[in-house]
Parts: sequence; structure tokens; C-alpha cells
Amino acid sequence: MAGHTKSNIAAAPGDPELASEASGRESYDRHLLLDHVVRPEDASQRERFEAVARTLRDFLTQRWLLTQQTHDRENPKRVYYLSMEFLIGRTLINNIINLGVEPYVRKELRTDPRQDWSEVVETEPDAGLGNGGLGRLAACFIESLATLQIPAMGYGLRYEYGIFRQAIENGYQIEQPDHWLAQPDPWEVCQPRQTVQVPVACRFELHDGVLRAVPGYATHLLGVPYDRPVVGYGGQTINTLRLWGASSPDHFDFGEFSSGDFVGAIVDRILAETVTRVLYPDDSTRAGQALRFVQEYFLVCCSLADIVARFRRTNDDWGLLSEKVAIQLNDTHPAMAVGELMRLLLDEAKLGWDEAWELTVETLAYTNHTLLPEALEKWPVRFFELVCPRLLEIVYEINRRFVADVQQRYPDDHPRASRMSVIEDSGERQIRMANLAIVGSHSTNGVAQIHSDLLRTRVVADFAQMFPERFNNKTNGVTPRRWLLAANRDWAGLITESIGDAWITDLSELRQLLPLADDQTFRSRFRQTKQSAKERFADWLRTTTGQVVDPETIFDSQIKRIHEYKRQLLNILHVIVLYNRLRSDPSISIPPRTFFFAGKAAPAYRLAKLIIKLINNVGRVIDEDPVSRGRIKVVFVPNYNVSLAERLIPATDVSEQISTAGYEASGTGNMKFMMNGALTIGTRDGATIEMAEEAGEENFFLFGLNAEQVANSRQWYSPHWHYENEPETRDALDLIFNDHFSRDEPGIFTPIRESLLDHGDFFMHLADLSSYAEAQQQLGELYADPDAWTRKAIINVAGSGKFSSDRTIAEYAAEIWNAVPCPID
Ligand code: GPQ
Repeated sequence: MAGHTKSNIAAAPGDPELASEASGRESYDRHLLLDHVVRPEDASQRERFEAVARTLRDFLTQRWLLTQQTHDRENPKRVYYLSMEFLIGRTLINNIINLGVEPYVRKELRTDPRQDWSEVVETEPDAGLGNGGLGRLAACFIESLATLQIPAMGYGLRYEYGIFRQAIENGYQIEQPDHWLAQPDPWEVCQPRQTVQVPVACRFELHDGVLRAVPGYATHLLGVPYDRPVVGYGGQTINTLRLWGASSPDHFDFGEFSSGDFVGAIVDRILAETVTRVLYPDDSTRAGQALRFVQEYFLVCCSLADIVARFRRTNDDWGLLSEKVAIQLNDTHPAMAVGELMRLLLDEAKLGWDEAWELTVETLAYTNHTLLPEALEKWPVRFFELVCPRLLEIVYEINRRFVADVQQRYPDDHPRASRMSVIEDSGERQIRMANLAIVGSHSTNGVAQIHSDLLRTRVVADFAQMFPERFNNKTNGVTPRRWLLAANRDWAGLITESIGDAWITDLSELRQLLPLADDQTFRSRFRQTKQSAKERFADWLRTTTGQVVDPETIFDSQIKRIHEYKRQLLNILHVIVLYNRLRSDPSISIPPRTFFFAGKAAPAYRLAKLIIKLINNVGRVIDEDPVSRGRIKVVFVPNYNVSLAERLIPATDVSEQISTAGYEASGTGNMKFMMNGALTIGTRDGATIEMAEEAGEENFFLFGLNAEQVANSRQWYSPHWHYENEPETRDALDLIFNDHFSRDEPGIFTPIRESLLDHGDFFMHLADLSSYAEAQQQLGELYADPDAWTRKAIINVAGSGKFSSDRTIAEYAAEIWNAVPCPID
């Protein structure tokens, strides 16, 4: 497709455009001097990082502006990605690579003898403006949009505090604030002139330290845009990620100030800024707090005002809106866009209802990311009444017309109309945000084939029957620039040496590696890159956390949010099974293995936090027991984030994707491991199914119940049966319940017992444990044959081409947005 061509690929090292700029070193020195008032030789690592980043930003600014000018001139269809989360991670090294200036930057910086390149890169904070997969997907998508040269913009919130930092104390998770903006961020550009107003029908007051919305006073908040460049690979298109910061119009009440109320004079502003202070740390569940509601409303209001203003600058016919604008809703979090876009078209543009509705539906599209019922958002009607009553009025009218349509089509089916209603009437009145998103948009997609199928046939079957043409699948992908080219330099280099560099923008090229799976030399070079990645990781781990691991062992990783459905418990139960085998017969042969776990638990998710404690305690006991020490090892790596994933994924041999089938919508970590040459042990769930299709099931370790079997065995499934009849299962559980791993804190793991046995083991750990252990056994045997193992690993990489976010975005562009590239000269 267009945008995939060679001409897109990075400017060559020593780019004449760059060379004609003032020397990079001069610009760097100038930033140190003028931004920090420090001589280069006295600069701190942080100051050096900022100076490098600012120099790079200076360099890309012309192209950034050129992108905007070209889009303004060509007036193409633009894509807007609305998301409450953008899990960006670090930016410096990826911008350098995508701009194609790495050799140049390195050379220039070598002239500063105190520059330690890797330290400078690692000084950059990891921008954690997201919880997990959904937020990281948004970050991959905007990078692919820029690489494909599609005119696009991401809209999100500028959280002052991102996802909390996780520390581990005595095995327990401790949450610490992530004040990532404590020092100025060199990438963001504040655009105060483009500030927008967000009407709110209430005031915010502080009562006993709690923020309260108080009815009765209409006021407004200010949304201040902070723009970040999004550099496409090759540096042609530089799109924008616009993050909104909340502020208050009452800068300073001089009246209050002069009368001595110093605090009163600034309190409104502080309260207003609270709206974008912190990211809510729930993943796939929603606590339902009013402040989160205001955050979602704020994102929608700011973004739509901005989108409509930009549209109006170049189009005077409202009827063109859906030809010029596509808005993708990342889950239901921005689903208030349905009501807000209607409000703008009715109240500001003065269109009639029918025309406004058609434009709204044609402009909006919605992506669903989960089948978990607890993640389907519902907001109390009273929140709408308090904050945005006009929006509520419109939502009521949308629903009145919609329910009438349903009744007309299914005249005798009253339950259907009440199931499909946007308003839930039982108990406190609530708005069902998924229903609103489906009714108010022309496309609803899931994120892997099985997920889209289950969505259509189970979760929202009524809607799929009524609007079959709206439902489609877009299997997720990840950007190969960050997750292969940047994260795994050695492996990426070997690939390029073998098949050329076209894979960087067309990942299906990896197919050409297939014949090399049988090539001895290539296999041994693959093994070398894997071995050095493992050694690098082991060194990094020792110096940063003090944990010592042996790179000669199998590196096995399960790194993701801690959640019951992801089944970290299944993994640790299998570790305990191995430990028990060693205890009963120390002479058995088990391939030496290091089990890495990393991931955060939502602070209010008690069982997830207890799972972290169990993993840590099992790790300690296994280390202390001579029977297992040096043979198996469990390591919980604290504070999982994007940068940690970038280190650990290239070093991993075995990728654990073991969710209860039917519950992981897609997964995206699974894809990153695959392209980095890990073998997957996993269930038939999410995109793992499609990965195995691409590489061949014989090159995967699939086990356990499939989604249909999970659903069909719910009525009769009994974890007790497995406990009674499977000795290894019972022995593993008994070891936990008998406080073998909690001598100092007896009884702490009782809730795990309750969950796995007394409360029915909803996620069916025990049903899958024996087939999991069997698959693990086969995996261990294969590892003992390095050639056979490596062959499968290379076949996996060769089959991973489908899982580039470039492919995903090309599908969204063609099938949902009707958007095409707009090349920048
Ligand atoms: N996902 Cl609903 C999140 O990361 N957070 C959420 O709030 C919801 C979903 C994930 C989902 O669990 C993964 O299976 C997907 O791969 C990912 O979204 C991206 O689609």
C-alpha cells in the first residue's frame, strides 16, 4: 500500500538537511547554557538528556510545521483517535531512530566527553499515561498512522501523575506517585492560544479533603492543549498527539486576595487543575468515581471543540463533516462524544435532528476492548444532570428514537427493547455507554477475530442482529519500530543483514526468514543475539534491583497487569508443582529455568495484590530451599512499564499467554514476544489463536479448554474434583494452604483458597493445570534440543508479520475511516 514504499525510509546517516543546520553539538551546548544556565562540563545527566531532546525537537520542528501546512493546504480526510490513555514510554531513542539520525547524534555527542549515551537515554522518565494494553495500543497506533502518512491526531489527557510506581516491600505491592512532569518535559509544546472552554453546570468545592461537585452554578473549565510530535518512520510525516490539561479561567481573584483570603484567591484554579491531575489506575474495571466522569467529559468536550473548529477553518458546509473527519473512540471512555457531537451540530451549527444524527453516526466509530462485564461502563444519570444536563437531554432523545425503532422492528419483544435501551432503569438510572457507542456510530470493532465473534454472538447480540453491517474485526498489532528495531538491535540487525530492511515498514517481509530456520549458521547467530540479550538483562537487573539471575537458564516471562483472568495463579501453581517434584525426588531432571513475573495490580484489587505477595513468597522459599535453589527460580521484577518490557522481551525464551479462553480480548505483549523469537505457551484466546495460525500450531505450545469449552462447562465445573483426583494439583494447593510459603504470616493466603476452591474457581485454573503442566513438560524437552528449539523460534518470527500495527491501521483506514495517506514533500 502507499506509504509502505522505500522512499519513506529514513533519511540516511549524515542527512544533508541535518548537516546544514547549525551543528548539533552547538545547539546542544546552547540548550545547556540557555535553558539551564550551566556549562556543558557541569551539566547533570538530566540536563544533558533535556538538551539532547530539545536539540532534536528543534530539528524536527520544521517538518512538524510542514506536515501541518500540507494538511491544511490539501484538506484531506483526517483521523482522530480519542483515548483516555496513551502509554507512551520513552520518546528520545524512538524519535532518533524514526528520524534516521542516530549515527549523527552519536557522533556529535561523542564530542562531549562526559556524555554517557545509555545513561542519557535512561534518564528520560517513562511516560506512563495508561494502564496496560489499551493505552499502549493507542501509542502504537499513532506511530503507525504517522509512518503510513495518514493525517491523524491523537487526543488524550495530560495527567500530571501517570500510572503509580510499584515498589515491593516484604513481598507486598506499595504504590508510589509517579510525578513524571516534576521536571519540564522537553517534548511537549503548550499551545495556550488554542485553549478551549468546557461548560460545566456545577462548581467544584473541597469538603474535608474530598472534591465535590456542587449544583447550581454554571461555570466552565479551560482545556489547554499540550502538543507532542509523533514522528513516523522515515521522518516524512510528523503528526501530533494533543493532550489536554485542565485549568480555571479565574486566574486570580484580586478581590479575595486583597481582602486577605490568599488561599481563596487561588483555590478555584487548583480545584480545576485536579481534573487532569491523575490517571485512574484500574485496568479493565471501573470504579465509577465522579472525577473520572468529569475527566471523560473533559476529554470529549475539548477534543470535539478542537476538531470542529479545525473542520470549519477549511469547510463551510457542515454536510462534509463525515467526508473530512473520522473519529475513533478507544473503548467507551470517550463515548460521550455521541451526545456532544450532536450538541455541537444541533446547538451551534443549527442543523436539524436527522441531518445531525446522520453526520454523527457516519463520523464516529467505536472499538471494544473487553468482554468482561465489569468493564462495561455505566454512568449514573445524576452525574450527567450535575455536570452536563444538555448532553443528557440529547442522550434521552437519542434513546427515545432508538427504542421506538427497536419496537417497530420487533413489535412483540419488550425485553429486547429494554435490554437494548441506552438507559438502565432498574435501581439507580444509568447510561449504558457501550449501547450509546454502538447506536451512535457506524462501526463497532473487536480487537481479535475470536473477540469480535464473541462480541457479536454473545455480549451485544441484539445490536449485531439489528445492525449487522456495523460489526467488524480489526486484529491488534504493535509497532515494529519500537518493539523490534529499537528494543532488539542485535536481532533487528541480523534480520536486516539477511533479508534487507523492507521489513521495517512492511513486516510481512519477515516471511523471508522461513528458509533460514533450517540454516545452521543463522540459527547459531540467532542464539547469540538471544544469549547476549539475556546477559544484558541479567546485568541490568543486578545493578538496578539487586536480583541475581543466571542467563544460562530458560528465561520464561509473564509480564502484564495482574488480573485473575490472566491467571498468574496458574503459572505460580505450575512452579509449585515443579518444586514439589524436586522435593519428592531431587534426582529428576528439570531444565533450569527462571520464571519472571512483572505487572501492577489495581490498588483496590485485593486478590490481585495477594497474588503478587504469593509470587514473591514462593520465590523466596524456592531460593532458600537447597532442593530447588539454582534449578528453578521465581523473580518478581518491580514496577513493570514500557521500558522494562523493552528490556525483558528480547531476553525471553518463553512467553506465557495463559488467560482463561474467551477473556483476553486480544493481547499485544504476545505479539512482541513472537517477533523477538520467544516461543509461546498459551491458551486458544485472543490474538494468540491467530499467531498460531500464522506460524503453525506445531510451533506453539497450546493447551487447555477453548472458549466454547469454558462456556459449556460452567454449569458443572467443580474445582474440588481436580483437588480430590489430581495428586499434583492437591499437593500444590496444600503447600500454599499449609503456610509453607507464609510461615511468618500464617493464613494470609486464605482468600486464594476461597477463590480457587470455595467460590468455584471462576477462571478455571484447576481445569487447565494438568494440561498446562503437560505442555510445559514438552516445552522443556524441546529446549534440550537447541536446534529444534531455534528452528521453531525463527519460524515464529517469520510468521509474526501480520501483527504489525501498520497492517491494523491500514485496515482501519480502508474499512472504517476511508482515509488515505497525504504525503509530505
Ligand atoms: N484492555 Cl477494557 C486494557 O488494557 N484495558 C482496558 O480497560 C480494557 C482492555 C486490553 C485488553 O485486555 C487486551 O486483551 C487488548 O489486547 C488491549 O486492551 C488492546 O486492545
